[in-house]
Amino acid sequence: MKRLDQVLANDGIPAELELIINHIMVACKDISYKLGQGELAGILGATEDENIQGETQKMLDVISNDLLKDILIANPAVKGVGSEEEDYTIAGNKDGKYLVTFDPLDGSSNIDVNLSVGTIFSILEAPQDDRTGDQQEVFLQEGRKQVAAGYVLYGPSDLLVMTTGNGVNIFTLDKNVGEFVLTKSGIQIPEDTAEFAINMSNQRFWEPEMKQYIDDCLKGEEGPLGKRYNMRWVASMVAEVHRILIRGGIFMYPYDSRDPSKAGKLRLMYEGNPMSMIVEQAGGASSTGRMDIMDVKPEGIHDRVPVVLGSKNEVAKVVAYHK
Ligand code: AHM
Ligand code: MG
Repeated sequence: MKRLDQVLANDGIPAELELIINHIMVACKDISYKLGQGELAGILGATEDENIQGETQKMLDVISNDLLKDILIANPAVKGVGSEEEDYTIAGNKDGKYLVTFDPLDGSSNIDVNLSVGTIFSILEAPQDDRTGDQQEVFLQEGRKQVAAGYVLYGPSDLLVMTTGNGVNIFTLDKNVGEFVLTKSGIQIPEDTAEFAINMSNQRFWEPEMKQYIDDCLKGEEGPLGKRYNMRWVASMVAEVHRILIRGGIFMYPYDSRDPSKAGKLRLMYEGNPMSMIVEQAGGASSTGRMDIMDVKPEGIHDRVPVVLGSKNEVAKVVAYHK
């Protein structure tokens, strides 16, 4: 079986990019170890701080963020990093060729209840000019420009799912030897599905188009969609996307009117874009409901975006409701 470093070495990507991905995995292995220790290491629970998005930071959010930030900033190929847990982007090497954004621990409300969480990352080429990585504007590129994207799902086994633009590979962490090993390649999401994932408790805040689609799903065989739907909600986007990669499905965190200044809950640059690249590389689709997520031009590192992604034909139906 091939190790991650062997797969990357044969992928035809620049050596610097390879090293960045390997460094992200050094941090993720440490995060995996710490998650495994949990209560034993006294690192469950919340800190006294909030991030810029007004969310209370968990101890493990902060620890995971520091692990990723420290190793990436020390990598000479990294011009800068942006993180869910950092108010502003951080400069690395001014001449670095790449920018990395990440959500160090996605789904962190799951930590204290011992359920799945994940790390999401996105890599962009850095503009080669005098600007530095603490200037947010260097990051503000559409998701189409990503050169690599991935996530690590910390679950019953720990998996790295990633793409460098040549399809999607899944690696399983062999904890005995501390290496990610290739266990599946050429992942293809089934084009059709009858399983949706959405936080139904927000229903009254959705736009009419989204309300109508879910109403029609709930009508089952007798409704206009003509099939009986099943529902799942893990409250961890990484786990949700992973289920969809393996057996199909549609995941939605749509725009809602709770806070009109926010376009949704999920963040474009380190949640929406990397997940969209993976899903599209696996033959699925991703949309805001009105346009492809990866065509959205970011205005800030923490921009939010409505997310509809998964099985291609089902995403097309949701988009049709919005027309
Ligand atoms: P986080 O990055 O603060 O963990 O928030 C993102 C998570 C997603 O993983 C998940 O899909 C969603 O928030 C769950 O939201 P809700 O609390 O509405 O169930
Ligand atoms: Mg998070």
